[in-house]
Amino acid sequence: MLTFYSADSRLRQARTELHDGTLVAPFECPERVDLVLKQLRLSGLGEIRAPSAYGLAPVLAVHDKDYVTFLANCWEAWLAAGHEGEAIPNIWPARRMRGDHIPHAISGQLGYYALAAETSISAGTFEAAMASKDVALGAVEYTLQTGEPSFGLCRPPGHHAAYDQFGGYCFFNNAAIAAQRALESGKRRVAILDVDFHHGNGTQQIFYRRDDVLFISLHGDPEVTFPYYLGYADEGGEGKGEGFNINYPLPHGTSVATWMATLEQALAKIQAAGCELLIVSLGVDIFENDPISAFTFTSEDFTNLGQRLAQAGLPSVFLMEGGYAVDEIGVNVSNVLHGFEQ
Ligand code: SP5
Ligand code: ZN
Repeated sequence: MLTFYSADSRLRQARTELHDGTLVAPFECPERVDLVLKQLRLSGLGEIRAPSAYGLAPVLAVHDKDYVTFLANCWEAWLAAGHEGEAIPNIWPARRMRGDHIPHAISGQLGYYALAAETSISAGTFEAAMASKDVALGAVEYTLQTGEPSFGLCRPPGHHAAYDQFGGYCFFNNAAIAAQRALESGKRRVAILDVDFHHGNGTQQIFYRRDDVLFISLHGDPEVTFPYYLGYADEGGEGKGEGFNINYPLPHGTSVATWMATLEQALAKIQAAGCELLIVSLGVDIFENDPISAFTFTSEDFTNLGQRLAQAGLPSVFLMEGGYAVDEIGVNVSNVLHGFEQ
C-alpha cells in the first residue's frame, strides 16, 4: 500500500497540554509519526511518498475563511500580545454570553474558535496542519486515480476540527477535506468510517445536513468521554442529511467482540447507502494500553480490523487520527494496513 507522509508534520512541537488539571507534554507528539513511519518501512508496506502542496482552496471547501485566517495568524498575534507560553484558550462564549461576536484580542478569538483547552497553538502549528491536509489530499487523489488503497499518515489529526473550531489536537479536518475532494472529482457518495476512540465531532458537524457523505463513528460513550457534548446515538443528521449520520457510542471497556459486531452494523449501512469510496478515520487509540482511552484492542486485533475493512470491497483511504501508546503505535497502524492487504 502506498503511504503519504510529510516531514513538515514534525513542525508542530507543542510543549503543553492541559490534561486532568496539569500542564503535561502533549500526548499528540511528533514521535508518533516517526514511529509509524519506522514500522511501515520495517514491515515493507510499500512506497512512502511526499504529497504535493494543494493550497488553501480544498480547506476552504469545508472550513470557514475567518477560522483559517485565525489559525494562520494566531501564534504571531499571541507573541505580539506579549504572552509567554503557548496560545491556550481560557474563556469561551459560554451560554448566555455573546456567541455571535468575535472579539479583537487574541485571547477572545482563541475562546471563540476553540472547542477545548488541551490543544495549544505555537510556532509551526499552522504549517504542520497544512502539511497534514496535503497528506490526506495526496492519499485521496492517488486512490481516486488508481482505485488502489492508500494511507495518509496525517499529523496533526483532524476529526475533532469542525467548520470553524479547533481542539482535540485537531485544526483542519483532513478526512472531511479528502471526502469533499472525492465528491468534487465525481464520486456521488463517500463514507467516512471513524474508528478512533473519540467521537469525530468535527466530521459529523461538517456533513450533518448532507446526504453525499455518510458519517459513521464507533467511539467511547460521550457521557463519560471527550468530547462529551456530541456523539450520542440520537444524532442522526438533519434535513436531507437525515439518516446519513450514525453514532455508535460504546461503554469503556467494551470487548473487541462487541466492537467488531458493531462494525458489522456500520459496514452494512455503508453498503446499503451505495458509497463509492471509503475513508477510514484511523485512530489506534482503541488499543488496550492507550494512555488516554478505554477500549481493549490488542495489536493482533488490528490485523483483523484491516482484514474486515478490505471485505467491504471499496476503494479505501486510511487517514491517521489518534493513538497515543507510542511504543505500539507503529505496529498497530501497520497491522491494520497489512491486514487490509491480506
Ligand atoms: C484525535 C484524538 O484522538 N484526539 C483526542 C483528544 C482528547 N483530548 C482530551 C483527552 C482527555 C482525556 N482524559 C482521559 C483521562 C485519563 N486519565
Ligand atoms: Zn482519539
